[in-house]
Amino acid sequence: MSRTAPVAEPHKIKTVRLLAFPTLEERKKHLADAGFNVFNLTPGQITFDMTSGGTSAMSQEQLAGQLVGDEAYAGSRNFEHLQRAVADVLGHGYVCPTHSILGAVKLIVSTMVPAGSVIPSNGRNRMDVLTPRDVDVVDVRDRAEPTFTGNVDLVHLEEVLQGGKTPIVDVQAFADGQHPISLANLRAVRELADRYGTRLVLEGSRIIENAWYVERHEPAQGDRDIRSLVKLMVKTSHIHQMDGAQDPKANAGGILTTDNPADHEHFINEVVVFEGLHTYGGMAGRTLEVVARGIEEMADEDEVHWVMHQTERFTQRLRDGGVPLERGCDGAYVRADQVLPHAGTTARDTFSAALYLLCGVRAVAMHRRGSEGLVPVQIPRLAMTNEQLDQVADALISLVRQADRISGLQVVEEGPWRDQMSYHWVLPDLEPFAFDTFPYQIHTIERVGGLTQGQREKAIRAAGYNTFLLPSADVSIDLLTDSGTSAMSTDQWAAYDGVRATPATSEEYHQLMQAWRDLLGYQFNIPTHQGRAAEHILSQVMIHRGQLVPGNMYFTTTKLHQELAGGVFVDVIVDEAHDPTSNFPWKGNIDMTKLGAVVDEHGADAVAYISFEHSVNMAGGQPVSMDNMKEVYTYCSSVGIPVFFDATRCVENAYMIQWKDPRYARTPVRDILREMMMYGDGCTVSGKKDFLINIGGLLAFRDNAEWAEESEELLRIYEGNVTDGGLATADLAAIAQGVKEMVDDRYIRSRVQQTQLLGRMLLDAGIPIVTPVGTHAVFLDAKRFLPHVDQDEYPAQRLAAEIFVETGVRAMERGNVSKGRDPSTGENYRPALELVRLTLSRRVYTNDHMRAIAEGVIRLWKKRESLKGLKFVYEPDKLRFFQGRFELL
Ligand code: P61
Repeated sequence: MSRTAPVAEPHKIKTVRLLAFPTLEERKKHLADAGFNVFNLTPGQITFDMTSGGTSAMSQEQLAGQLVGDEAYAGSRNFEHLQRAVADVLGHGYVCPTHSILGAVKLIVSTMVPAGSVIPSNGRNRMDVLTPRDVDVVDVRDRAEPTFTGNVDLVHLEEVLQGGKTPIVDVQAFADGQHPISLANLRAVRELADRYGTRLVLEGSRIIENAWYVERHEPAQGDRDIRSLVKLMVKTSHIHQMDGAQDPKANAGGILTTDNPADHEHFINEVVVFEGLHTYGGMAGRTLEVVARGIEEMADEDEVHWVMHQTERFTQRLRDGGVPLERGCDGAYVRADQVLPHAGTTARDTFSAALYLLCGVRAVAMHRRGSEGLVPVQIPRLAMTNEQLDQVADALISLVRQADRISGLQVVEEGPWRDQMSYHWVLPDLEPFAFDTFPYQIHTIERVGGLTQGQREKAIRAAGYNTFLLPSADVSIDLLTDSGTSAMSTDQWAAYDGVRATPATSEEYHQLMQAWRDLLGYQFNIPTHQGRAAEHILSQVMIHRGQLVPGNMYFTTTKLHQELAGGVFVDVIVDEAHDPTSNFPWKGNIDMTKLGAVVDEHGADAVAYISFEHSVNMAGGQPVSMDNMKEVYTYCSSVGIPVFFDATRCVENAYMIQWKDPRYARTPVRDILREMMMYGDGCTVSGKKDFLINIGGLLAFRDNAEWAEESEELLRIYEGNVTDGGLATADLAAIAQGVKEMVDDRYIRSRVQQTQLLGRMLLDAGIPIVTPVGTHAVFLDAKRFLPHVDQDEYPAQRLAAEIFVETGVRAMERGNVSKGRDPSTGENYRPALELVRLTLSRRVYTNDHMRAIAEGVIRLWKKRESLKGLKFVYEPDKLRFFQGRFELL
């Protein structure tokens, strides 16, 4: 099926793995310690490890499979699952598991290939393990074929077969990672094999990539999909072997499959000698499960197209930059011998060492030392963003341009295998390359809804044109909220899994207290299950009935709890915040004149506290300046009014100060945050945002023990123990790790700059959004997007619904529907801001997703005049935006 290049990943990020960024000095030291052989470096010393074996991002279902490993010696359920997956996807009736691809090779050789045999093959990469067994591997690749460079030269093959001594013909899908074979050629090889009474053994470790190539380039095969092509290829072989750490995206494992019961019987009698029982073959139960799930999932059409798109894009960028290379299905195979001809026989390892020195990337040639001068720069499947790949490509281009500065490694110790090499080196003086990208790799993914536009139209009608009522399975890119939707890191998961749960006091509680104290500088920290629980307690402790609570714009839950405690919220945010077109950089600031007027009119005693939100959500994620925090605090402490931050998005606010206030340009975000918190008496936090966790909150007091004690009393009544706030011990552990990760400067910059990127793309297309672009979301101005729709016909609600239909993106209305009706008149409030919020989850979407979102909204902008408003068909009294239902006008 031919199709255009995909714009973005057909999935979102579920878990991330944090990257290391060693400094130049550290890289020099690590290289020397590794004997200048990058094989000896470890991932903690490396930024990007450019290898595709066992390094792919799994799906969340595969990851879950790790936990349902049926670790039985015989007949495990995981093996039965593997049998089903092989039958369904590969079409073979028998499967023999092996610990890795080498286990499969070993079984074939020991059951079928006597010493002195000749194996015709289109690949070279198994020679390392075959030739030491006295097997002659004859290269029968068709060098004249321009497109399917892995095709077998049939005339040559027949010559070899005529010589006898050929128990099998070995064919690799995408041989050596570089050479695809056509289905027609594979079928011709099978015919020849049958004619000569030998067996065709297909290695399908990269069968997906080969199927993609056939779909795209083989005449008459373009109408088939990946799934059917995979099956056709496997069924064409007598025996099929596969590396579980390649296309099935497991971290280990292998399989040997066939339809021939006699061959299978040989394999299973031999597997017990070399690998393990025939129902596990040297794989853990969990690996069997992950391989089985991987096989079931690997032929997903959209995913394969994304993987191959990334490879094509990466190699093209390198070619355009003048890097000599050969095409690979999983990356680029760089001609190190051409880049560093003066390095002679050490060209490959010199190239690898120089690349690491330049930027911390590892690309390594493995196994035996051969004569080809190629260094594979492979892409771990689904684990990197295009932006990261672009930067790796740029680093390689930069290295090639500096090649004449690089002298060859000098051999200190050697052996026939590359891991045996060690060197000495005079370090070249290179212009280093610095990455500026997400400081994490993708560890697991979650596939997302792929409805057609027609199906989405039906879905939104069924949801009463309310995006809150859409099932998330129908959503392609979910921009409803950044609350509780972050991708956790593997470090967070490790902490989560490592706890000993208790309803009393845990080590994790003490660790969390320490982490919060270090971060915020507050003495009393009380965990809560989320933000509104902290707001409830703070309001009850601090507000006397009838008191005022001035704040910088309301938030729904915050204001509600203030009112439930008998308080009255007074908006004292600067006027600019209510004007979506104002470009004032600190639209979250409190207007000192407005605040002064409230205090002058009612007296300081009438004010419970200041409700001071960082990065003000309802204003568009707009930051507060450091000066404003100081001013408000100075004034309030002089008149005896406490200041409480809503520090839900405090880190984003701190980054805005680093970015926009030149005095803080060189101050780490962590230190800016600490200073911000000095200008308050305490805070509430919904941890579900900046704290990088899916559940949790905080109520903290700088030094007032009395407030803390009263709060703990309410906590015990409403939430849980003072040592957990009603959270699981595991969640405490995840929070303690999350708050360390959130103040990483690289992370928070990439986070907020992603929002800026989306905003810029929309602005460039002339689309009306709230400016300046805030930190966690881009807000579309529905009044200007749909000026022909009256506010009482809910333009923002309609726009959010239509964005879903057009693009599969789910957004949130923040306008007339959210604000509600004035109870005294029954009329809608018709607020100044009639917005649609496109909210970005943390570490979940890539910048290519941002491009896909922008393209969709721009398409809608072009047909905006055809859109009409909505009317309520069901309107709840309170918080009507959650459950309300509408009909088209
Ligand atoms: C959101 F439609 N925000 O932005 P809790 N303070 C602040 C928040 O942004 C916040 C809370 C307190 C949400 C979720 C949400 O009407 C709505 O942990 C600045 O959710 O209890 C939450 O923290 C409350 C969305 C909440 C809404 C209420 O999407």
